[in-house]
Amino acid sequence: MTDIPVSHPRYASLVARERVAEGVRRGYTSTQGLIAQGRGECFDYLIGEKTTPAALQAIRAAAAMLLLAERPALSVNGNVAALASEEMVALAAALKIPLEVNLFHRSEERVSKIADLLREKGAVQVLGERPDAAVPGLDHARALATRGGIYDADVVLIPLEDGDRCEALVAMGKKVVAIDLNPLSRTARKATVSIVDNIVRAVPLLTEQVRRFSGTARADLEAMVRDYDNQRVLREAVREIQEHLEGQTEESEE
Ligand code: PTJ
Repeated sequence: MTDIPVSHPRYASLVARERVAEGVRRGYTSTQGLIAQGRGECFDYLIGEKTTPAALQAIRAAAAMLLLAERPALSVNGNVAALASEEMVALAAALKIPLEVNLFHRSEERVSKIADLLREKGAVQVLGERPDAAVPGLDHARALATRGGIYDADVVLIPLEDGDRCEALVAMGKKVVAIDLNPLSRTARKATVSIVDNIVRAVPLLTEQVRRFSGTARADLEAMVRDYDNQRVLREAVREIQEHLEGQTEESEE
């Protein structure tokens, strides 16, 4: 990996870029993942490269929803593996559930490389290497899922997901928590809870909230979920981008 000095003003962003490039070199991230990363960087720039108040609201609701779930599932693709494998393992440990490798551009080689990486980082159980079901409405290998994991989950966390598959999971009756920097994406629009934040920042915060709420009464968690309005939070996310851009323009005019 290129040696990036910590003093570089774009350190975090450059390290993330290197991680995705490294994932491609090692064969667990798809080449398309590089394009997804570029798109993510652009939206991260627009939100100010920080977790916004709207994202925090979504993270809290997502934590409550995951804790209330009977069968929650966590999906890991090639970009997630490159950017946040340790963080996803920590989240799975906090919820005491397995992780499932679920790829859009599926190849068996990539699935097993990601599963190995997650186990290397301490994952207790990794699903996805032997899928035994298919998400209805999706063609080809990207529909593959596992019973006991994503296929029969009631709540699924899908970071950096394709809109089509998000919609198909919602159509199965699942509650879907998305992590997607683009508040206008089909994934963000269709998910039950959309965390508009970088996965690198969002997953540790989500784990923190899961730990914090783990002793909270069910009725209080249910109230948190009931009071959450995803369309309003998405509108706030767009407004936060506008405000950030207005601030930037004013600064450059001074
Ligand atoms: O490994 P695979 O085969 O499952 O493929 C994974 C990718 C991500 C390539 C695939 O799912 C894909 O093509 O996704 P999209 O349709 O490009 O969507 C990715 C979404 O994630 C876009 O809306 C990006 O803005 C967003 N995104 C990219 N990087 C980040 C991100 N969101 C949060 N954090 C990021 N670091």
